[in-house]
Amino acid sequence: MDILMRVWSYFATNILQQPAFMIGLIVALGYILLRKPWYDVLAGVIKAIVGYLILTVGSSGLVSNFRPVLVGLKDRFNMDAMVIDPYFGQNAVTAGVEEVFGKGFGDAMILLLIAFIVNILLVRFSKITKLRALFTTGHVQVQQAATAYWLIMFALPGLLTHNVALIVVMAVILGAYWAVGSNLIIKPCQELTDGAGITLAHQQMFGIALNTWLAEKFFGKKKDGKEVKKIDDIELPGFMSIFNENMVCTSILMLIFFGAILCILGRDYLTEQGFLAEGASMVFYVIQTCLYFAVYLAILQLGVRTFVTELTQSFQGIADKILPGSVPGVDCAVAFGFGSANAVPLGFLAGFVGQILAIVVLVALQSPVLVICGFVPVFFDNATIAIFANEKGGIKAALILPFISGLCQVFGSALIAGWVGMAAYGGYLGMWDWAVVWPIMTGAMKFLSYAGVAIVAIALLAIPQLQYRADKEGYFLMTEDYEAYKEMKEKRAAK
Ligand code: ASC
Repeated sequence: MDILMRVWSYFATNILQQPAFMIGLIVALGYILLRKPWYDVLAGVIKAIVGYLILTVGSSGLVSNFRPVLVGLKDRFNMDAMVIDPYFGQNAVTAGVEEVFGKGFGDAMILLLIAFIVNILLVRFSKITKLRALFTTGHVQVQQAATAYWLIMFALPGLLTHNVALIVVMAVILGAYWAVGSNLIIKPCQELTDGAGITLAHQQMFGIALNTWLAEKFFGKKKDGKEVKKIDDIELPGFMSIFNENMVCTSILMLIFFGAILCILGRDYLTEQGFLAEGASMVFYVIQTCLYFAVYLAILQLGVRTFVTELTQSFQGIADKILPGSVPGVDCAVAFGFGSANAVPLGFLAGFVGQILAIVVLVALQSPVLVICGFVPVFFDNATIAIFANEKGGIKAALILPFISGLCQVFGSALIAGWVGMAAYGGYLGMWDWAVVWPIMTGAMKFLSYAGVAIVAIALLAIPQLQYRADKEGYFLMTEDYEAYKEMKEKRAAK
């Protein structure tokens, strides 16, 4: 038993929680199942891992470059507020879970493993469950397992003395959320990537589904049949045309907005915190920090291009032999490699404006819980939502929907984190699904107890059934043979 635990813990720490190696393992397995020669397997695995690591350089670069700036606002204005950010959320769980529930953090990792097995089983039996997506983003799974651990213990205190029952309930709910959420957005992901055979497995899957739907419903094709204006269709006149170029657009927007925040933080604060060297030029510090945004985005997109092809091709082996009709779910940043590149800064800024407005409202209402924007939710959620919204509803959708999403992130997080007591430990996950969907699920379980658990589980598992019913012919075809699916859709449209 001890040996097994040690093997598991080694696997969990080094592979399962490290998406780059997890993707490498999947690519290796896929190519082996496809009986590729060993050198092709090796080359594929290397490209997948290196590609993913490049993506990580981009995304963690963005996070480490901009998170201190936002958190700085909290210090600068002496606010006693919690930060909505997955890493702060994870810290809050680690810091508080023992004190509040008398339980260690270790169980959250066992929860992660069992929930992942639930996800695999649900996809293995896709004929019955209609679920087709496997979560592969381990770092996100750790953050979610930690938060779900807290939320469910809060909702069902009766389970605190029944370890096994507690873990089973959590694993079913979390595993179902992973499988159902990533399955839910397969269609928009296939459309965005023109059939790359991947979906997103991240923290705003329900958010993407809802916003894609809203974009199509309220901003989509006009009555006269005219297509909507997407971001890339807009030809700006004169000097404004420089905004058509993504790198330029991103840099200028960041200079204006983040440049302003850096100036508000002020030279003294930045030097005190060690961001700005004593005597260095403030102007060039601001320029460089803001331009790094475009740098990291470019890196991130390169990473996506490097690993997605390998993953797509190799996963065929897994989909043929082990998990029929399934697709891998990957980091939301992968969406930045597809769709309109300018949707990324625009969605981010629209979400940022929404979050700031929501925070002002909290301050004005003297809310007991105050919130500070975390970079990860405000950027990764809203940029992703903007990309999908732009596809269906054009530029208006790509601005308005992330703005609303920013409001949801702040209000939802303030409500749930205040209620369950996480706010007192300084952080909450704060991503869309965890600010909107999980508070609803937690509420159902808190008020209806075990009946609530049953309702949540059944409601989650009913979603893929409804999706399947809506398009029986196309449902599995879109993951198994996207070209055939497109043809079928064209034929339908012609009728
Ligand atoms: C998260 C998280 C990150 C980012 C990254 C985006 O939720 O924890 O580090 O988003 O996955 O690429």
